[in-house]
Amino acid sequence: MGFRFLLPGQSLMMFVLLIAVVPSTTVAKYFIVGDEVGWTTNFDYQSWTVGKDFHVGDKLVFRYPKGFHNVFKVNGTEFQNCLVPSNSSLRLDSGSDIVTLLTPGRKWYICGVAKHCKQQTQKLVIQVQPPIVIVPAPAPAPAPSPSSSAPIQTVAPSPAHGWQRASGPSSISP
Ligand SMILES: [Cu+2]
Repeated sequence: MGFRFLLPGQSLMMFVLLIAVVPSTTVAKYFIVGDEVGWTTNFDYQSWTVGKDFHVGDKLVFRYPKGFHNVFKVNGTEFQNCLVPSNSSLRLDSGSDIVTLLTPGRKWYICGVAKHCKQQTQKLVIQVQPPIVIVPAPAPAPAPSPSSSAPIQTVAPSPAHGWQRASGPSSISP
């Protein structure tokens, strides 16, 4: 009476809720490049970036029919000239490529198929901002509280140093 057993779906929900409740210091966002249009030709990706803030930790998702396009992360010169890197190990081509933004700064991406970059605007440049850090609610100024810390015998600071050596061994003798 009153007891309910968790069905698998419910326990999954509990799990998801638990994850949502765990405090985190950053908030990562997923950006579907081109939104519902995805990663394709003849789309204005520079307009797509307008009004979006990209931060370290966010993820770009390039979606396209596998085999029709790919994604190369390139540098500014390669971007400008649509130069496809010869190292094919740099190519993403799963059709649902997730790129995590790891560092702040300018990031460039092009499609390496045919002339999609050069003639059909399949190129994207974004500016990545430093990560968003959620700062916990500011605590009152940390005044030494007699009740908070471990009981440490206070010893008068040595006048030679002006500071107090921490109790316990600070180094290990051989
Ligand atoms: Cu393409």
